[in-house]
Amino acid sequence: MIDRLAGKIALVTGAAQGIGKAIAERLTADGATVFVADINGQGAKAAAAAIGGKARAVTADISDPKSVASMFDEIGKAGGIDILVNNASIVPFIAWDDVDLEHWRKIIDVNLTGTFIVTRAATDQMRAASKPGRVISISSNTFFAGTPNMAAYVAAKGGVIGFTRALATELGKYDITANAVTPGLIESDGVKASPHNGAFDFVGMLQALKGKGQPEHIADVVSFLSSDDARWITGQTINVDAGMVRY
Ligand code: NAD
Ligand code: 4PL
Repeated sequence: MIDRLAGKIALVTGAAQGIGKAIAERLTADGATVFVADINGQGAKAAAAAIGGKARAVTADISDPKSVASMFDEIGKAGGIDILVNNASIVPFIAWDDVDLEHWRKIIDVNLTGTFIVTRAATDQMRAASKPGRVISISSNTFFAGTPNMAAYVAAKGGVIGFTRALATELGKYDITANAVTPGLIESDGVKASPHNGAFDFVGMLQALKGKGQPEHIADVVSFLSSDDARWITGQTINVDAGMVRY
């Protein structure tokens, strides 16, 4: 288990805080060189410094192709990407009556189209180097539950699962796998600062296992999917939510 990602280069988007930061920390502990990317450049720097080791900060907006291209120039100079973790997203709490076209477009643009933009660039870089690769995208169990107060988000997260299934088919011949992880409610920095923080009692009632989901619960599964042990898994969605939903 120790150093199972030694020699690998990983990119974690949205890694300044929360689940992304925990994933970056875990992949660094596994021996990878991790690019800690975030639209919040200061936050990315602070996270990379806190993680230490080979973690490197990069400022990038996943919904901006130019910003993503310059990030991949930098990753290319470091040796090229092996593992992409699509984690960055906006996690809204918005009543259905406030879901207008502007909100819908923003959420789809960042959470779904941003995932495409980064994945396109990452897998092109893997293929140009004839490297096998991993794409792990963080979806959400809200896609199964139809959770209230996040209609556009639920749709975008379903899109991420659909995209993952198609990507697995398109890229299998290059030995690139694509899988999704669906966390349940996790006590991340973003959740702690939002009305979602009030949902733990209700969600806990639905969970088979009791307790509050933590970023590390997700990071452990992403580490497994990044590792050689997961080499025969592609196109799948791994639900990590203490058994809140069963599908
Ligand atoms: P968070 O809000 O704590 O952190 C998200 C990070 O993404 C922030 O640092 C933010 O700056 C960054 N980000 C936002 N837009 C970006 C952009 N355009 N480009 C680059 N970075 C951007 O979120 P979290 O709770 O840690 O969630 C992480 C992932 O897990 C997300 O995909 C989220 O949808 C998913 N998820 C979270 C939960 C939960 O309960 N926390 C549950 C299921 C799924
Ligand atoms: C069960 O992805 O999966 C709240 C907020 N509750 O973002 C999520 C649950 C939230 C979730 C999520």
